[in-house]
Amino acid sequence: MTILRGQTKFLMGIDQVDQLSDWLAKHPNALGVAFVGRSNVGKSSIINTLFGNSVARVSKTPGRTRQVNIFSFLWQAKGDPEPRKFYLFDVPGYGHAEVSKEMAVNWQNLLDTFFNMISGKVLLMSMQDARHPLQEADVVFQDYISQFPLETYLIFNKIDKLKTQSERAQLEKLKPDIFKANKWVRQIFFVSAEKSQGITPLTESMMTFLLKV
Ligand SMILES: Nc1nc2c(ncn2[C@@H]2O[C@H](COP(=O)(O)OP(=O)(O)OP(=O)(O)O)[C@@H](O)[C@H]2O)c(=O)[nH]1
Ligand SMILES: [Mg+2]
Repeated sequence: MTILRGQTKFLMGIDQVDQLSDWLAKHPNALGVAFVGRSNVGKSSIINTLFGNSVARVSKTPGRTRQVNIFSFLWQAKGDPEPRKFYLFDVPGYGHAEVSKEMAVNWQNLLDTFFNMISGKVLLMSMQDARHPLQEADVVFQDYISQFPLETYLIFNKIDKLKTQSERAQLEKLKPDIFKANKWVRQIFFVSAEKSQGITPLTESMMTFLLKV
């Protein structure tokens, strides 16, 4: 099973609710994956690592991705005569304080529209910072998202920043409680987008999942 990394395409960035609902209505078969998480957690970075270099823009300043960025990607399973097409959504990050009220309302509306229309068709890749798990903003977001029937993988990124074995062990210990508290979380991964650690199991699991939707 391979993602054809050179074939990932940026289709468009949408920051208007009407435009987003139009796009989603016109693409009822848009199966794929959506990346969510706190601003600066590494959503765009992991998209680049998984789907091809520099397809998504990595921010130097947190909160840069203020729109839903839509990509398509191709993937070929063994024995498939043709590659299959899936969609990829880079969803604007939460937990960024420095936005106007108007922008925050627009962001919430974008998210409501997105999750209402996409549930059942995307695998949600919910990301957290491995150094700071279960921040308040993460818990609030998980609560919000639990109203939608969204199969979720929880991804702890930046594990390259965890220097000691005990830091890693602590993270590992959170797993049972996370599964208990979040009914939609199916699997938990520990990765580094920057150092490409833990990427193979994540890719394989993701593709196996997509085969079944
Ligand atoms: N050490 C380390 N740094 C990372 C890793 N992944 C991302 N970063 C850095 O974290 C910063 C934010 O990365 P982005 O990928 O832009 O994060 P984002 O979640 O897309 O951010 P927004 O679009 O602003 O919501 C960048 O400086 C990245 O280089 C990682 O695995 N390890
Ligand atoms: Mg981003």
